[in-house]
Amino acid sequence: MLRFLTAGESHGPQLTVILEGMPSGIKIDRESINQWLADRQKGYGRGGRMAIERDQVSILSGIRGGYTLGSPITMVIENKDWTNWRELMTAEDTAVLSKRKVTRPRPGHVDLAGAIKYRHQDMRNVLERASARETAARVAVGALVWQFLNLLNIEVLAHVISLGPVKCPSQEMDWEVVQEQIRRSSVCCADDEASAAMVKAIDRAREAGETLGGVFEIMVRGLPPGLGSYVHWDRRLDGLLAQALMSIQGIKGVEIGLGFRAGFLSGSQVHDPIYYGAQEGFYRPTNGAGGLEGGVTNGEILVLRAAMKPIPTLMKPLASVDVITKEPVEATKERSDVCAVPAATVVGKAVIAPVLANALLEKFGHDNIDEIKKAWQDYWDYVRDF
Ligand code: EPS
Repeated sequence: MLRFLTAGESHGPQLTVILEGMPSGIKIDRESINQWLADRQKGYGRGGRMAIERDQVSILSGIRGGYTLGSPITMVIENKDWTNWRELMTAEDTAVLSKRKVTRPRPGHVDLAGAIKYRHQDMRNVLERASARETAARVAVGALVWQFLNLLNIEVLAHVISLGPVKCPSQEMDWEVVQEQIRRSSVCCADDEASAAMVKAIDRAREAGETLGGVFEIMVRGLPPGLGSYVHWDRRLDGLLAQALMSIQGIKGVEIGLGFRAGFLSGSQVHDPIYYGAQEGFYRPTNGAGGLEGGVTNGEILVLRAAMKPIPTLMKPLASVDVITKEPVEATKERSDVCAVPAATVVGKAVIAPVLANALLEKFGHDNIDEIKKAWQDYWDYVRDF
């Protein structure tokens, strides 16, 4: 099964990730990983750091001649900003710890709770690791794992459905429409008018020293019925996917299918009737379940939503207390983004990849891609005849 660890501080020399459990024989295109990393850096509303970084992955183990070996894959992404922070951030005992100390916790970040937990007086020791910079490492993992999932014709899309006060008017959109429309949006929204309003909302927030959050939706197609399991709580795929999404920095809510809306409707409005056709097999005219029933995929498109809070670093800071003097102060200001919801769509697509891949590996084997493809084809034949 896939496991991975990420390491690295936001202004340290690099982000490092070790991914263990990838089957052998999968063709890996490094440029495709770099494209995902570039997409994560984009989106209207990003801050000054993104002008410094040009994230690129180096692969140091586990791949030979472009193919996975089955051994652990090590990937590294350099932080270009490191050169500006080396003096403060070096691991050596020469580090200048007195500079750029953070003693005024920012409400909404983990600054204060993290400082109490790890007994830090300088909250830089907290924010450096808590930063969403870490998501670059997770995007590298997801981009690599999607190359495996794509081989089985499993595809993913994500789009912003609301940003701050602006809602995309159509809340349920077709795959093709979303795929086509988001190409021309700087905020990854599939509606032109809403995109323009979102850009304006970000501009207004920036001028006001504010930040904005939003909601994005992820869709996955090509999954067979029967991934995940209802037999035990920790094997339910809905729970595992929700955990992965919830672990993204800034995410405060996750929905599957109708999600919270289901709590306001009656049973017949929520559940998806089952039909059978000679060509299609079993099918549903609706997808309120978002492709999951009882923690198991049902063959419909997977629909996941995540709500991201506004970034807590404010240029017009909230009230705080200096942890050393205990005096009331304004929270620390650090360079940050006004809005990172478009970037979060890329992170969302990435973090679900290892979860979906594990559900597949559990069912179809995990050593070699040809073995997996054979078991995959046999299973689809069985599903069609069921
Ligand atoms: C980020 C890098 C960070 C932030 C941002 C995400 O860089 P810096 O702190 O040097 O500006 O821009 O992180 C946050 C906004 C946050 O709250 O964690 C990145 O690479 O995505």
